[in-house]
Amino acid sequence: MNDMGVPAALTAAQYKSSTKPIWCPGCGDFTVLSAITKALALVGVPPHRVAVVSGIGCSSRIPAYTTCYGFHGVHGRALAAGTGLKVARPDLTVLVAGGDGDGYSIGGNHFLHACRRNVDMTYVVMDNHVYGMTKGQASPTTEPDWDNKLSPGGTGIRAFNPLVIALASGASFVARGYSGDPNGCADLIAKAIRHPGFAFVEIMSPCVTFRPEQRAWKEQVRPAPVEATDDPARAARRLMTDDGFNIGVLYQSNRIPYPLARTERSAQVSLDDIAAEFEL
Ligand SMILES: Cc1ncc(C[n+]2csc(CCOP(=O)(O)OP(=O)(O)O)c2C)c(N)n1
Ligand code: SF4
Repeated sequence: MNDMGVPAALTAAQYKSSTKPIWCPGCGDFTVLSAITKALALVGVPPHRVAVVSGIGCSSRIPAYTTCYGFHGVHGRALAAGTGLKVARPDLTVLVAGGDGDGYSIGGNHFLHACRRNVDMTYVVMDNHVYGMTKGQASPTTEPDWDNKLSPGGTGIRAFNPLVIALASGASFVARGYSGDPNGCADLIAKAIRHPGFAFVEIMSPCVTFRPEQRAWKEQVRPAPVEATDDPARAARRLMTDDGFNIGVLYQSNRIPYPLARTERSAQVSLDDIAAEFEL
């Protein structure tokens, strides 16, 4: 508070814990962490009103590096934990974060259903097209011809398109960012947090150790040439035909989030009513 009783603005530093990240020097996740803390300060929600939830992976270490409440859970279950938390504690801002392996492989089913449910939370995926923590296996977003020791000649398997899948599954906010543009990422994440519904922010975040060639992304990314649309079919067409390097908010709709979207009758029925139906 200042002398006039006006609360002082929050700063990004207030969201950064004293735990030093153990990521490799140059990892894109450093700037995503900065973008998250900056976005939270921009939105102005204090650390004790925020929960950062993750699974397992280098990127999933994020909760420990913030001063918010954190839950570093099991691999692939971050969205399930985040959904339960947000439904039980709608007063909290829930930000789920992790990698492409955590979110699209083992957690892929939760990703589909989180988009479909449209619970009001933000999901930040640091996509490096590889499993960094376990030393470089191909992930669902790995290019089919990525040749490395563990998949000689490439896997030959078509890459997953997370943004199109999010759209098709019902996410109400879909954006793509690049970790080399921390201010742009902070702006996208702040918009995602303010969006009332499931907001998905896919951030291209290079793994400099297992995918050093991703350093070239900085020459390839560009702002999306068009405004965000609220027409999922149009957004999907754009995403299916772009080269994967357009960054910005690509889709935003005002679909009512769960649980507000429940019908009047379902909102009136209590768990006790349902349990009574099963009494022997
Ligand atoms: C049930 C289970 N299966 C497998 C693992 C091993 N594992 C840990 S992290 C990881 C992949 C992480 O990749 P990603 O989510 O892309 O994160 P990154 O490390 O690249 O940031 C795997 C397979 C595990 N911890 N638990
Ligand atoms: S292995 Fe890759 S993803 Fe993990 S910390 Fe190092 S650069 Fe980052």
